[in-house]
Amino acid sequence: MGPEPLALVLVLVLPLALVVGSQPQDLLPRESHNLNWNKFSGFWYILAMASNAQGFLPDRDKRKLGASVVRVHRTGQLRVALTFNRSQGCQSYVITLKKDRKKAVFRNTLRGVQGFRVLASDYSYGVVYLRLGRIRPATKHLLLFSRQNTTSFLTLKKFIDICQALELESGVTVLPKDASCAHTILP
Ligand SMILES: *[C@@H]1O[C@H](CO)[C@@H](O)[C@H](O)[C@H]1NC(C)=O
Ligand SMILES: CC(=O)N[C@H]1CO[C@H](CO)[C@@H](O)[C@@H]1O
Repeated sequence: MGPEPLALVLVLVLPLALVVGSQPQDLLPRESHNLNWNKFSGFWYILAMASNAQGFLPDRDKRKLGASVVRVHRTGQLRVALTFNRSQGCQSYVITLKKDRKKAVFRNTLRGVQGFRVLASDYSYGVVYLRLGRIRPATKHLLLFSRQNTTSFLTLKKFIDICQALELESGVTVLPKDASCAHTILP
């Protein structure tokens, strides 16, 4: 084998290795590993969402802010309430999630939650990645949590950057500032 074929192999293989090595998920922030769940607990508005599931949100003129209440249930367990104004009306879900033994992911596969992860947070906002569904592939949902009913441009930009990393940017929705549904789960 002369030098030319080897060079050719490198030219062909190297770009492939780069593409395979940088899956979109690798570009995600990893702040959730040292998240303080007690600080993350409490009431959150859901100001924006993105999803690859069809028909998750009601018609444009009927959308409202969502909300969530997160509590540490026991060590390694979270109790999460979520409310969204879906096409059937204002719907709430309460679910207990268990932490994965190694990763910073919580789940309850019996109830169809394949994953609940916080991808970024400074405790005034949080970007939450939910994977839902009993059958694979689970649908992907990215939620923008905020302690206030508004958020900064930079936080929204961070949310949209993470949507892009997860290939969800085409489904981004900023919810209208109507808190009538969100306030149904105020603690
Ligand atoms: C947003 O919150 C502020 C202060 O907490 C409140 O005055 C305002 O009415 C809220 N807006 C909506 C749409 O709920
Ligand atoms: C509580 C609340 O505002 N629910 C609304 C949710 O959206 C439906 C329509 O999709 C409305 O009929 C409900 O009033």
